[in-house]
Amino acid sequence: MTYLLVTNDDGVSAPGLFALAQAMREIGDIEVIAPATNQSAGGHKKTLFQDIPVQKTSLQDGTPALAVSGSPADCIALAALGMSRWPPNIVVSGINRGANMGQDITYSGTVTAALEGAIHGVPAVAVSLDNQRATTVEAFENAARIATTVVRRVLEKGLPPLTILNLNIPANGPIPAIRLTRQGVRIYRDELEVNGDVYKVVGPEPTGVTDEEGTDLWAVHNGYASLTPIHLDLTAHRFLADLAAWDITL
Ligand SMILES: [Mn+2]
Repeated sequence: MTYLLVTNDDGVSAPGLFALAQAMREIGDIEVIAPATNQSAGGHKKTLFQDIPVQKTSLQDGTPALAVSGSPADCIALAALGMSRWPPNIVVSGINRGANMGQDITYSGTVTAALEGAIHGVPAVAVSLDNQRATTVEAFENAARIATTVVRRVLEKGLPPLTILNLNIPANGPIPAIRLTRQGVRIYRDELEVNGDVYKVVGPEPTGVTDEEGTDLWAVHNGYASLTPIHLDLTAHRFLADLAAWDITL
């Protein structure tokens, strides 16, 4: 029996997790292990040498879940290290409220939970729904259907080592097709709120360069679902030869 581990970064009570869990249950046995609280934009955080409380809870339909007082990556690492049944056939993370495109993937707990799966040798898919404001139950369910198609294919084909799939879905359908994409370039619009010695980073959702065809931003901007293979090798391979020409010698 196929066994899927479902997680997210918006927290165990998020509607996107519920929609994803319901969809994944059509494929096989699921286990839900998710952060107890919203861990969005927490990056690939690993909790070391600190207690990580875990509580039994349930989703809104009674599906058992574990709520981890840690990061999304902690959820996967704890499972891999013996807290739960391991290995799953796949780790599926999401459905995030808000897209994870371009440089977002380094901030995203949704993506880094999937990367943690890859580090532990398990295929993984991150699923995000564009537009933090337009996320309705119907939009999550539509995204979950698209995620099901991708997950079934990954279960058939597997993924190369240290590689995940990053799936981003527009909030407003109908979605005509899925496009295979590369990472685009986000443009952040963060602003600083200052209150004495207290600082707060706020701002509207990032935009991005959307006229470069073939990127994740281009696809979602044009109404397509976007599927990007992501590799944990962050080496700037194309720059390596130029760097060699610097002739750094000791
Ligand atoms: Mn999130």
